[in-house]
Amino acid sequence: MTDSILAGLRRDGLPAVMGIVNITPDSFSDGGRYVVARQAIDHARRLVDEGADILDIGAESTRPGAQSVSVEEELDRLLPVLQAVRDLGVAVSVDTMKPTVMRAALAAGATMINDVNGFQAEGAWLAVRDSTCALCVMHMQGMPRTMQEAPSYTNVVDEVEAFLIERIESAKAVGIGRERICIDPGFGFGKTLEHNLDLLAALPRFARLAPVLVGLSRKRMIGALTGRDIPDRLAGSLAAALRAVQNGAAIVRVHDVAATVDALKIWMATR
Ligand code: HH2
Repeated sequence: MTDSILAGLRRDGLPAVMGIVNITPDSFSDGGRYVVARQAIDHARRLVDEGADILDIGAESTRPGAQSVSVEEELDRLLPVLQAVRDLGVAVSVDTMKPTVMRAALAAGATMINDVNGFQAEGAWLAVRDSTCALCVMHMQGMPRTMQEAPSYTNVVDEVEAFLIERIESAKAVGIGRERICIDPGFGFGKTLEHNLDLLAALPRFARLAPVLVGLSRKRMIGALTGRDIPDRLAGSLAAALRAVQNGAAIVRVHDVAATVDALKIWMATR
């Protein structure tokens, strides 16, 4: 992601706020499909009104233990929502690991691809190479279904950094400039609480490589530190977002956009 792309995402000098739009229903019968798409579109509109700079649309859950979905299912969920939100005046990111979905999303107007698998799937770099979209390259140890079973590192910060450097080099080798790339250490993706805390403290190091995106909102580590269930993790999530920005994060991926924008405004004005 170039400074210019990044500057385009920011408002008023604040770090960019990426609002999460999940289209991941438990049951997805034909009758439910329209309702679920409608809800996702309304939710996306609300996030834009609340001040989101980027929408991140995901049609395959990557939560620990989540099963993967087929390309067809992912596209069926994604495309109606993408088509409805691409003209809302903000950047639209699609959260996917699948090259076929990446291509379809770009053809349908996505301006960013967010791959929690770091564009390691065969054909992933080629799917995005010839567009001008921004790219989020995330680190994950293992795959969502099993990644939290036994995360293990000799030195988590060194290993995540080495992975991200290798991915930036690998992008370069196929002709993708680093100015299109932002990086994400992947909080909760094959990491214990201690790993997550080490990575949060090391963000200044990552920020030297590329703009850093962080996703901490409502995650297990917030629950572990506060003892709170998902609906009650807002205060913890805001504190984590502020710490991440203080440590150099350029983009925060959050569920609660209005509250995060307010917190960032106060934090920026009082620095
Ligand atoms: N976290 C989730 C999904 N995508 N992308 C990036 N770049 N960074 C993250 O930390 C990240 C991500 C998981 O969070 P959530 O949206 O709450 O769950 P789900 O996987 O069901 O979409």
